[in-house]
Amino acid sequence: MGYIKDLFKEKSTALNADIKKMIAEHGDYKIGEITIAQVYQGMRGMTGLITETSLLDSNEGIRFRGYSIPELREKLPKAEGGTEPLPEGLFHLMLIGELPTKEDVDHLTAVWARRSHVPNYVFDVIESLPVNTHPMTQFSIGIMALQRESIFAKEYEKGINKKDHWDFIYEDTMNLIARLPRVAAYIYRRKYKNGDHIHPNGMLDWAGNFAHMLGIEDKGFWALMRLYMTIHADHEGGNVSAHTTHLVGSALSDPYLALAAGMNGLAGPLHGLANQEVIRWIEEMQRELETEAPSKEQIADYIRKTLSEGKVVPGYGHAVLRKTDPRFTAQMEFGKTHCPDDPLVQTVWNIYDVAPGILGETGKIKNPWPNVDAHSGALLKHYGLVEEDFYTVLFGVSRALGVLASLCWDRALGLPLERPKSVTTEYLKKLVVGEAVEED
Ligand code: NMX
Ligand code: MLT
Repeated sequence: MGYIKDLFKEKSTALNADIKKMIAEHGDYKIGEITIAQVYQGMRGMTGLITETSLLDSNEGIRFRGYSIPELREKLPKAEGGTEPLPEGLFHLMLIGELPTKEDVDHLTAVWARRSHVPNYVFDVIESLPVNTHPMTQFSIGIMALQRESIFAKEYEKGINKKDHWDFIYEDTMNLIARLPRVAAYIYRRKYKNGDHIHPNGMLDWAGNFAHMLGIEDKGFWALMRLYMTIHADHEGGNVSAHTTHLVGSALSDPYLALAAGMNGLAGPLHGLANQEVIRWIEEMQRELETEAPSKEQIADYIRKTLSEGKVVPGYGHAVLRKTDPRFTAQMEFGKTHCPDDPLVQTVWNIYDVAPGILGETGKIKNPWPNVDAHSGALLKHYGLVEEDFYTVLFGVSRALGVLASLCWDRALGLPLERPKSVTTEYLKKLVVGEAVEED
């Protein structure tokens, strides 16, 4: 067994013991009450999940094992001469719960490089799709095709002890993370570069190699990919992609099946597809106003027009956050260092100056501030990754790090099949007038 796997076993054995004690001593402790409004309104504010990898504070934003994004940018190991954290380090932190050394990160890079082979039949499956199929659909189907490789599914079929589930989930997780950049880059080069594919470079770090396979050799872009893959990886457990992966995994569906399901959730415009939508919204505004650099007044009018048409302003608002997303701020800082004069990046900053005031005036949008998706597209365009319908695939490759680390924890902690209770409106009508009794 590799030392990271040994360490994970040690950490999860210890946490299992803590959890048993917690349930024995405090199992009846109440952590909230559920109202009828919450049941109808997307379960906001209802705590119902355990996710060890990260925790979201509605004002401060995400912390990964206690570390904020600015702290991680400072503390996580970087590539030789690099300025941004290596996502391998974040994965180590999420899985093990401790900051890694540079040696730990180099070890993970080597392990993933060794496991990165994608069988040809997966590319054949992708090739069988019309080339104009949305990249997220191609990505999800690519992951599903890879499912044939699941070690967990094969071992489960043979018959394995429940105590060993985590072991095979861990193996699948490492293989799947290793393979995703190749599958994603294949889709990119197939769809936008006439199928002119680029071989992986086994000497590079995971995100650097991904950037290389996409075909962009500018080292600024490699730095952006390392930052991008780090900040999009996890956002506690209730977001659609994490929750779906966890839910599907709870049926003991293997990591390939669970991640593909999560990716189908990420592909929705209110979730990960918002990064594509932001750029489309800005480009539509530029077309309509016939200018590459709309003024703040023009932007304000365009936001009002979007709202009056009953549409959302993509990249703004959040189900939990109530302040500017620190992932937006990290990208803004990157932009200030690397491309402060880029007109599209400046437009993103001008939108940030006017949108919160207008969205706030509506009185109904709980968070008028930008989320992670408001910024990412402008930076990608700056480096020549201009095909916005690919952007959610980048989000997905990164999100796999968090949701699969969590899936390892789910099985190591022996979390059961997830199956909440649902009720009908008829039942609630009776409940409020005392004609029905509360369910256990
Ligand atoms: N533009 C216009 N209306 C909005 C926006 C927005 N950016 N954000 C919220 N609202 C509306 C929302 O549709 C709802 O309207 P109604 O009552 O008519 O149904 C009302 O404001 C109250 O919604 P909230 O409680 O503030 O937000 P909720 O938790 O329901 O939704 C989002 C959160 C993220 C789905 C929502 O803010 C949104 O649609 N934002 C735009 C899409 C986006 O950027 N998504 C990316 C999120 C981050 N990610 O990567 O996943
Ligand atoms: C995410 O990164 O998953 C999004 O910000 C959505 C969320 O947290 O609900």
